[in-house]
Amino acid sequence: MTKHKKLVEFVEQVSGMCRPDRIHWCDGSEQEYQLMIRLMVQAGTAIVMNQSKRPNSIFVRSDPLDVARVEDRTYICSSLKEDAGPTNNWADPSEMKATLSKLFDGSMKGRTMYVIPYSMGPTGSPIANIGVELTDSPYVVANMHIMTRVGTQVLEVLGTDGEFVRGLHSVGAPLDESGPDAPWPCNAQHKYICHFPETREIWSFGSGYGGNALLGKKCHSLRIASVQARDEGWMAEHMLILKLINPKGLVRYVTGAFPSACGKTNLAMLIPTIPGWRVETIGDDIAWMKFGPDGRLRAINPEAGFFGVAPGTSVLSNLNAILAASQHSIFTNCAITPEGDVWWEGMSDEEPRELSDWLRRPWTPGCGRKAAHPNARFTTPAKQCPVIAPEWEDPNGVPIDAILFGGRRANIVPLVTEAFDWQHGTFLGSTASSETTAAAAGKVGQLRRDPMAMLPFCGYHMGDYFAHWLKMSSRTDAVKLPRIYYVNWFRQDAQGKFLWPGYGENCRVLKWIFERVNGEADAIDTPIGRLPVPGALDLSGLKISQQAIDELLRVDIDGWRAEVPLIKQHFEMFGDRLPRELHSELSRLEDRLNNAIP
Ligand code: OXD
Ligand code: MN
Repeated sequence: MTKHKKLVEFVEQVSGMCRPDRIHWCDGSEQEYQLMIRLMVQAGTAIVMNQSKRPNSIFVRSDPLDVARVEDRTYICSSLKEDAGPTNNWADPSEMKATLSKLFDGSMKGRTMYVIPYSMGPTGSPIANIGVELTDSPYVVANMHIMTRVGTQVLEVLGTDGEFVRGLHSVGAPLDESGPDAPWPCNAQHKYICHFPETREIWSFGSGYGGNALLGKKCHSLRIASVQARDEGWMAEHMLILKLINPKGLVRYVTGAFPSACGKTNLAMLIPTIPGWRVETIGDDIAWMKFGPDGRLRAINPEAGFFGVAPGTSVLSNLNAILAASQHSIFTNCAITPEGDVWWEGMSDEEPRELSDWLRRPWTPGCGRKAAHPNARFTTPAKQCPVIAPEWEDPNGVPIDAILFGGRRANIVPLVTEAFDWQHGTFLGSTASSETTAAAAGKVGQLRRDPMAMLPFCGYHMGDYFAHWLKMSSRTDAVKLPRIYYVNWFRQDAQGKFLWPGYGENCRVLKWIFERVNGEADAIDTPIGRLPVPGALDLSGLKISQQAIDELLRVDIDGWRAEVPLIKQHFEMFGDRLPRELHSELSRLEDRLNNAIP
């Protein structure tokens, strides 16, 4: 328990409203984790997996109506609508609280309310931040045990008056005497994922899945933290963090912001194909960055686990993720084999002869259905990753040398572009885009702008967010700032085939970036930024044609000229909150393109 008056009051207020039968203060212990597993097994939520195949692991199947983050039910409830900006759903905070209070009224009847004190980031780190999630879901408790640092040590850091983010979560399915619990209780009619950035509160109702329910992740570490970061002069970003080590043992740290389904987890755990080079992982989804006393931007991974998309993960695409998830993990909405192991599409070339699918139905190859849901997940402790960096929990974070932005673009965007400076890099991030589908033969795919990969996660007006990025550079000397790069592994040839092999070969681009940071590699100025000079990319041992390399690094002047009006249109959305520096970056790009010889 705690002597923190405001925390005790919070728990009393919420239990008064939600009226659970019991309150359980989480201590974060292994016994507590095992208790959650037993409760889930008893309720029919989870199956314990074959101990000899996946020790200490469970298999969970959700309600088919509760399988992913619900962006259309996600709200930023700032006092002023314009502070939520054009990219968020907004609702008035008092009106939303009135609506939600009715839903939360008695919503935990018949259930236990768990009080989860958690730290995002190593407990006690100057970059870390504490939250308390109140939830009626043992699945959430078990996942929070893996994804965050939970327990008594967090209450100790909080002391009697420490600040914390207040999180309230209910699956929205009170139990009465009339019937047994559902295997995956949730509320089909009412789902709300609401953020109150000014009071640092999160109220989530009706969903038990992923980012809707594990409030430490997207809700706290990105939507609320982005507002805290703006107010306090640091950065909360949707970025992986990796450590790159050259054959001499020299280390550089890189972060990368990519929209979903662009291979962030794979890049964070990449196995380089160039002899002697190594990658170690610090984080795969979120980076919190603050300037250290030395003027370097230092990053921590606020999470303690990976909540990775399972389909497509294999020993070929990400051996380290497969090894990490070989034990003590939670598998949600995958398929299960008769031997009690897990399977998903893309895990192996050969499909198992029979399975029970994510909807509990028998499944055989060729039956025409996917065995795992496309958003099936593994929840795995980060410390189980074979290439986790020894310093991944350093409370002071790691100094960042380079920041990558990227997305899926079938054409126009080269393999790698270095920004001229921080302001130009901010411009590149603000225009980041990804194709929703790969280009069909001869036709360009549907383009979606996803600035800094934060479109669903920025807790305030994105125009102000860009201004915050620009302002960060005034906090240190220009030479101490990380360099900024835009990468695109997905450029295609005229036949729609990927030009670049990707995966482990991406280390060749990382190596060039490493050498640029060291002042050892050459680049050429182009209208869109700096690109590797011919021969600067290490392609030794890679079977790739000169033609493909030329195309990967070609600056398509006409294509870029056509891109300018699209960027203008994208910027119009932010109105007068778009910083003038970004307008001038766009005009400069236009001028450079107009002066270029195609
Ligand atoms: C995630 C996401 O789950 O970005 O990390 O959707
Ligand atoms: Mn993510």
